Amino acid sequence: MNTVTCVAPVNIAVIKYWGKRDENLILPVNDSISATLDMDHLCAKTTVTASPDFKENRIWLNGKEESMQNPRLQNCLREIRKRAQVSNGMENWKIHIRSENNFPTAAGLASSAAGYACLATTLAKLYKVEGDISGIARAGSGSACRSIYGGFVRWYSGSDPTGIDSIARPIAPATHWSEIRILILVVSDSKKKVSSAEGMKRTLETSEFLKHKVDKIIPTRINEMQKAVLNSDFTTFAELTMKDSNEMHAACLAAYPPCVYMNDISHSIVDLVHKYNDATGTIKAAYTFDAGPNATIFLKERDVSEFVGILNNFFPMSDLYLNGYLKGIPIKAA
Ligand code: 2P0
Repeated sequence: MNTVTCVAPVNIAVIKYWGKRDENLILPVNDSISATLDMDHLCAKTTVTASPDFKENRIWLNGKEESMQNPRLQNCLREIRKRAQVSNGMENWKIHIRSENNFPTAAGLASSAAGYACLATTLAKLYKVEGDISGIARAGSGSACRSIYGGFVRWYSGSDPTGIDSIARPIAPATHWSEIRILILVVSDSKKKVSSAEGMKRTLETSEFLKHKVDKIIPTRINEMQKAVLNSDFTTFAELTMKDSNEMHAACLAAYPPCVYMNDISHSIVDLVHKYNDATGTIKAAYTFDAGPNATIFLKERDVSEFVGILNNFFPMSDLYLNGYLKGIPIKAA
């Protein structure tokens, strides 16, 4: 019997992935860039055990048994088997997979990213797979390839139809920009109405604005963002982060029927951040929203307590927490 356990972090995109050029291979229409969170608060933990005594492959997610027939899970296993380096018979043993998140699943908090990054890492260790494994994580969920690395990470869309060049690469470790802090405001932990996969398919098929964003905005912006990270230029980083989030959600609203992920509380957080920045006469905070109403706020360490104070004033934690709306978790970039 052989057992391996790994943990993997959540990542938050500052230039978003939204649209696939190949649905089966999970190849994106554009490059994306993310920041990886540290693992104290949000992470996935996966244990895989292989045993000659197991009769079948089985998987438990957050303690509940799920089907092994999930095509994305099968994609990951297929990619691992192609590169497995074990020849002691273990490659034929059945496996049991147990994976847990310490945060709400499917609430727009990139649970699949941490989950599949963790699965790919754990399986790679078990089967002694060497080299870059971001492509294996990508086979499970696109954004998972960025969770293989810490710090700031770029996922290159690649151009090869096989997906061989659609991999993630680190831009800079978190230590490169250690004053950055990330605050997650959990507006709702309920499951989203339209999954990311369905939302991005619909947006790509019907939103003219997404085509404009991908063709005309992202090619320049992705390099500007990478430069802002490398130069630790917070003003540019923050402005590009907010614009990219706004444009992703504008593209979603321009889908037919529209995909609506942000709610009234999300919009009031956007207003608050802009008012805060206007009042301070500089850009001190940036928001970004994924496929859900929860906000991620980027700011510098020295501004966290001031911003949280203002946040508490406008969204009294106790009230909103009691109503299950808003919960602040200050998190360091990993
Ligand atoms: C991102 N999101 O770049 C974007 C921004 C959400 C909004 O990647 O179909 O779970 O598994 O490849 O990676 C969420 O989509 O989608 C996502 P699949 P995924 O982080």
